[in-house]
This record gives sequence, structure tokens and C-alpha cells, in this order.
Amino acid sequence: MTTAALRMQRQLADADISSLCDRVFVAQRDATAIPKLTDDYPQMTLADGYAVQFELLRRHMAAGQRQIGWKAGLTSKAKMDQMGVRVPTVGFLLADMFRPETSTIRTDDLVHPRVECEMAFVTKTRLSGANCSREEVLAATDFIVPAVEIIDSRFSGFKFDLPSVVADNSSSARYVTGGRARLPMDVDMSTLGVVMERNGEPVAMGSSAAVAGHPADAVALVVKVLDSLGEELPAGSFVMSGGITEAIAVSPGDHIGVRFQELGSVAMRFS
Ligand code: OOG
Ligand code: MG
Repeated sequence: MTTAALRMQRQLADADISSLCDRVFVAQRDATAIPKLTDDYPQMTLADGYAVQFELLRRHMAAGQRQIGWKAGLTSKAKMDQMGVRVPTVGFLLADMFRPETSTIRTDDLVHPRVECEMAFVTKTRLSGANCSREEVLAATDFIVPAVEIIDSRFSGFKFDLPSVVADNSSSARYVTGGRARLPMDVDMSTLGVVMERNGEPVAMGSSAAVAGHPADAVALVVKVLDSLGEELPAGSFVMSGGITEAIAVSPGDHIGVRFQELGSVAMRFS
């Protein structure tokens, strides 16, 4: 896993970044599918994708939204294989994307939602730097908690490339936490089993080992990506470390339950 690609220069002018941000903003707000951005801007780079994402974040903050933390995306082989993108990404998480455990989550304000099981971290000290390590992440972790992310690509057919998905905030849409919060030293996070059930049938299963070798490595990756963009991870951040298995499509009426070894369950319903 490398952040070298992030040093790539931007190719697009500020005006293009701003108009691409408009496109993504409207597609997210109205839950409409749009073609991937590189269809119109084939020269668009990963750095351009992050420029669009950060402009989107600035707009949400200016509108009074609150940021809760970050997510890592495409950190497991299962996810990379499913999406055909082999570089992990990050995305921001806002307070209004959160949904409580056991709640009913609407799908009519989403394009084509899918669910993923993830380990989430809450930090107690600041993390920064291009060489952030697993050990630093574990030392800075207040607690870990199981989470389910509801992703929703704004791109037609859930098909995208790296610059486009980064501009679309790495498909972030909703997230749910539940189960039991645990101290990082009390569980072996490298090999926790997870089973996802849809309407009582197992639909995906895996081990936390699938996440970049160790979920804390994915948090370190978030810190490294933020560093390459001139940012750091503040204390008190909520960070999701990426889908352990492939993502599973959900429809109105579906019930999703995820059992995490040692960490309890997270459940929700879709309407
Ligand atoms: C990109 C977001 C991936 C994860 O956990 O891997 C992601 C996507 O698959 O649409 O959130
Ligand atoms: Mg995810």
C-alpha cells in the first residue's frame, strides 16, 4: 500500500474542481446517479479527486455540518476485487450520516446502497505524519467499536475509477455503530471473525485480518493520506477502517445483522 500516487500533481484548474464539486454535491443531495467524472475529465488525477473531496467538505462545514472523523476505503482484497480499484482511499464522515443501532434507514434518499462490516476506532490523542505506524495508532486509540457502513456510489452502475470515487467522498453515505466498545489491548484485532446476515441468511463472512493486514494499519493509512494533503487526525476522531468483506446490496424491507467476534452485534432495517 503506497501513498506515492498522492504526490502526483493536480491536473485540473480550480474552476474545474469547483464545478465537479457541484456535480457530486447535487448527486449526493438528490440521490441521482451520474457518469464517472473521468468520462468528461480523462486527465483527472487522484490529487484532483482529493481536491474535489476537500472542497465538498469545506462546503458542508460552511453550511454548519459537523465532522465526526474519517473512513478508509478499499483496504481489503475483497473490496478491491469487488470494485476493481486497487488503491485505498479516505473519505470524511459527518454527524448527519450517523444512524442509531436498530433504527430503520431510508433508501429513497440513496441511489443503490450497500452495507459493509467494519471495525471503527475512536482516538484520544492527535495522530499525524507520513510514517504513522500501527503501534502509534494503537497507543492513540481510546476504544474500538463494531460498525456497519452504508455506502452509496453516486456513479451509474456503482462503477468508478480511483479519481472519481475519491471525489465522491469514497461513496460515504451512512454509518451505524453498536455492539460493545472494547479497549484495543483487550482484543486481538488481527483475527476477529465477522458474519453478516441479510434477513437471517449469512451473506458475507470474513476476518478483520483482511483489512490491510490489521485494522490499525488502515487507520495509519488515513493519517498518511491526510499528511500528504497537509492535514492531521485530531484527538476524538471516529475512524472506520474499511469493509472486511465485499459490500452487500440492500433493498427496502431488508434486515441486516452483523455479528462481530468479541465485539457484539450491530443490526438495522431498511425501508
Ligand atoms: C468505495 C468505498 C469503499 C470500504 O470500506 O472499502 C469503502 C466503494 O466501494 O464504493 O467504504
Ligand atoms: Mg467502508
